[in-house]
Amino acid sequence: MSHAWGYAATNGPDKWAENFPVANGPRQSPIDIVPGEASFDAGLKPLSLKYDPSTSIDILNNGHSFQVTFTDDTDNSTLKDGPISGIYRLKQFHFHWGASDDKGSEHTVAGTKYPAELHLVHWNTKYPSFGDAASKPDGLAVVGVFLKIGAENASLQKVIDAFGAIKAKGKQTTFPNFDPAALLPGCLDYWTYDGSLTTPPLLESVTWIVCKEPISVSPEQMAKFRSLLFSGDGEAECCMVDNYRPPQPLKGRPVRASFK
Ligand code: SG4
Ligand code: ZN
Repeated sequence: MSHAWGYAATNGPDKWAENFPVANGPRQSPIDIVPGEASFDAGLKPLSLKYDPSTSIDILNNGHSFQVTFTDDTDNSTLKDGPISGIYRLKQFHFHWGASDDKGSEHTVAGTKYPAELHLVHWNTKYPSFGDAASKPDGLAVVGVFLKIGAENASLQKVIDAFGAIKAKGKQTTFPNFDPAALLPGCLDYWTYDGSLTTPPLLESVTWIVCKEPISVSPEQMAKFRSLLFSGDGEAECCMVDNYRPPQPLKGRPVRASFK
């Protein structure tokens, strides 16, 4: 791979192992979640998510996805309990999506793909910073939420309304006072397993928490995701679509469910 990683045939998920050999490691993400093979664990606590809208800062097109970033110098927006110990701070959220509604999620459920997947990325405050945590086995906790086609999602629309300012790679604009809790489903039942970042450097540092219940997105809203660009200003326009990694081998890892 003589160029930067991406999602095209020449630099996509099948090529990542050339520069990032951990792509073939023991705890890679995403996975196909087979509900019948997940074990209910009565010891799993409910998720405790406390998000402060005043911690949202900006929204950025990083050329792979777009993300909303949060100040993480205080414990104002945190994830606790669930499968994790201690306090994890929210760093950012981003999405993965498809070129059409029949694909786009990273995790699948018994082989079923959703059109998009939201990731809320948190880091363990037992480490000094996100950067330090990102390489530790218990460094990160990512909450995954599937999007399914249905009613327009008013909370998501606030995010989509910023897309005009971040169409191309490298574009960024302020995004104050956004409550990420507004993007969570009503029911926080989840599956959990030990995995990795789903993009290079594919670090095996993520406790994955994947919500069972999807949130809704309208077809028109999904179409707006696909109007973002992988490309930067002055480059050939390339629509940001299919920015997902497919499921990776489970390699004997347990998948636990918080619900029966
Ligand atoms: C997306 O490309 C995000 O924009 C990245 O965020 C993120 O990397 C990457 O996905 C992997 O995260 O939850 N899918 S994932 O495993 O959070 C990191 C940034 O580039 C390190 C900041
Ligand atoms: Zn992600």
